[in-house]
Amino acid sequence: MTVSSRPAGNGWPENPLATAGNGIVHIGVGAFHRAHQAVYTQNAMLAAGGDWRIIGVTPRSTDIADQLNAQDGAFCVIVRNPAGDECHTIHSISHVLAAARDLDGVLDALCDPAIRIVTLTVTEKAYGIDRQAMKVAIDHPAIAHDLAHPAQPGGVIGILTEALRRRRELGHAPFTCMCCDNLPENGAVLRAGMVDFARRIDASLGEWIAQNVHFPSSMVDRITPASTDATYETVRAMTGHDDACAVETEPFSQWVVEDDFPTGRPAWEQAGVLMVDDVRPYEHMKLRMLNGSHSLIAYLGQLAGYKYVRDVMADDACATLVRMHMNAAAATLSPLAELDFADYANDLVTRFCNPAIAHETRQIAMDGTEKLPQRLLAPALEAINAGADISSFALAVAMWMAYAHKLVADGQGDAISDPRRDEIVAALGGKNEAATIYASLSALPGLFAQDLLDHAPWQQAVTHWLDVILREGVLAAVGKQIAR
Ligand code: CS2
Repeated sequence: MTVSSRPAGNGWPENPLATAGNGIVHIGVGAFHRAHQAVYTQNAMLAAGGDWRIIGVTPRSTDIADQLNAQDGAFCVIVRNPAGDECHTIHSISHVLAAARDLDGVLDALCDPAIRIVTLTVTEKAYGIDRQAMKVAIDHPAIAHDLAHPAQPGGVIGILTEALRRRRELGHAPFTCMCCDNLPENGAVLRAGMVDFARRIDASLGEWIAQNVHFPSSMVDRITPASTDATYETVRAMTGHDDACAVETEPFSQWVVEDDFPTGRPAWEQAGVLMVDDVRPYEHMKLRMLNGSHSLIAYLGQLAGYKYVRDVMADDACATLVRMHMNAAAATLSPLAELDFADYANDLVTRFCNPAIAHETRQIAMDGTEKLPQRLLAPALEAINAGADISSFALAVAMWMAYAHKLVADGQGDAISDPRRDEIVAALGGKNEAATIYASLSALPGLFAQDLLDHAPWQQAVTHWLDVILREGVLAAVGKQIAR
């Protein structure tokens, strides 16, 4: 079921969900949440009812909370079709709380027994979980703060743990926690971080969470560029009203969810969500074929001067390289009857080429140290173990290294948007040879798996590509790879 478009000239439409109660708290009310889970939950409620409206929580910013509240939580989703735009008004968010100024309000909302699910889109770096150790990273600023002040938490793990502690004390059943960030086995990762964090505060609380709280995994997908003036102008032209919270996105949307909600859930399956027993095959496919190619496109685009993903795809040699990368990523996946990787790759190419989507390579290039492990390094290691070709993964990683090196060499290290920027900038200082750049970045603690570092052909391949990029430029590297 879809929501009807608003013809030009009309004001905000009636809220069809006005009488429904709240059932979900969502942390991280950014553009992606608004274009994805908020839409599915609205469609599920329109199809099947239920008290599942969403209370939004912003962990740090207050602006989007103020703007959404000024619009009673409503906002427009512009769907950028090559054939023209559609505009949908979404009412599934009831209101938004800003944790930075209203922690009590956030904890009260989380302790309301009506809230049965907490979902999260806070980006990979916000959790503070060491994904190799499957424990909290105690030097992560939010984790360090919240371990010292567990009753006054500021980070997501700390806030959820304090809320669960209070619910246990109040005798309320816990909520179900669902991570919707692009992490492999994101439910298991969140569970491990929560249990470890809680145990450090109170062993019995850690045990209670381990025994009672469910953490379904989910794979989310919808390309959602940051909103720009063009987004707001489109809404004005299509609806006749302003919308400070409008988002724009592509027609494609996918949500695959592990069906593990003992506390109940919206009828998401009636809104097109695929409810499954095991999300992992979908996650691997998406992280490696879509996100891995996206990271390659991002660093390639940044080095070649291509502003948008579609610009990279409009360069035939680059588009060929992207296809080759998708094939290399697909070769690392376990076959599954329901999934056709060739069809998936074809659809990805169409999505990346969408002329109506202006997705900046700069945006995707952010947070490389958080993204590379699951997108490029894990499949590279599996390719090595399977005796498969690693050159595409090595080239993509060399592009990341060359991108960081270029910014540092140009005195623009500050433009590297990454939680480990200071370490990257320090590692690259004065390094201009492929071998030394490779050595210094691959020595960043915990980033590259030891088995990968120990594999001499990997080191040779990355260093080779880095050398080609430094000497001849990134497009020469693309040309050599597609000619191999
Ligand atoms: C992108 C993703 O910014 C990025 O790193 O790769 O946000 C991507 O657009 C989404 O995962 C698509 O679902």
